[in-house]
Amino acid sequence: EFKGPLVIATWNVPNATAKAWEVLEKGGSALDAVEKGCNVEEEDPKNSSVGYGGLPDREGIVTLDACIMDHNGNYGSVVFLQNIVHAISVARKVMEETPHVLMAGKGAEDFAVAQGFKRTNLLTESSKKAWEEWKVTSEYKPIINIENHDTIGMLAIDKDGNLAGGCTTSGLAYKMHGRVGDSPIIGSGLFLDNEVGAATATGLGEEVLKTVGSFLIVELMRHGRTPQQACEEAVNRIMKKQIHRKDFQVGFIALNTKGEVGAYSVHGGFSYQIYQNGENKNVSPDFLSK
Ligand code: SD4
Repeated sequence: EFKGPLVIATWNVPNATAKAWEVLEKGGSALDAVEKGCNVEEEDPKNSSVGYGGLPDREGIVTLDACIMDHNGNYGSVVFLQNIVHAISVARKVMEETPHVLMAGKGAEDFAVAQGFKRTNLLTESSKKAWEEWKVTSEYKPIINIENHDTIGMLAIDKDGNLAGGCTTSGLAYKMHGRVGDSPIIGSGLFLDNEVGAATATGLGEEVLKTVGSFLIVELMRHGRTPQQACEEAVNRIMKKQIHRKDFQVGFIALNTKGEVGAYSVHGGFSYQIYQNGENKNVSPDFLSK
């Protein structure tokens, strides 16, 4: 049986996977690794689609979505969370400290504060400026890869062979106020089964939600597909219904309990980070639209 450590994450996030690796190498759990790894992107003001410095919605308000899942199938999630940097850590508290799995908005924020999280204004000067420039035309048109795709979805296997996953985002830039994407929704933005493998998504969340992409990938792996084949099938499933519309990006990454990895996206430009055998690499996977 394969034993970690192994960690993969969506996009070019070497600092996040390095942090996760540091936890795993010391014998830490996959759950701690994904939380600490995702925290790195959440607190980075330069990452404009996660946590602090995330681009706001069309009203100028930053709202966060995040979730986390452990090897026992436990799950915690926050949606439409405001004023708290480490959304994934709040999601973990929902999982560990409440009888619930999903909390939203003001209730989730009050819960976070009661758990000791600090309120912070998440809108940085530079994301405020970007929003003000966007307001001039107020055109809502997600642009492939460049608009805001840095949502971090992270999957890890620890030395005990246990899986964990996390996903954290400020969602699509200039979304409607109140919009929630795929990232915090179990089965869509993230799913894992310790006996099979794990998957996570990035890109236009609406398309991932409509196909329950991450759950689909895990189920396909359960029935014998490799992580690569399963990611390809999930993208194909989306595009079969979208033959007239190709102007959006979706990317999936997955791993199985053998330590095999797969990734696939609608368009080029997607990449994932992998830290394995002491080596931290960024990989550009194959994609559908050529
Ligand atoms: C969303 N899937 O809210 C997220 C956005 C994303 O890289 O992945 N951006 O739809």
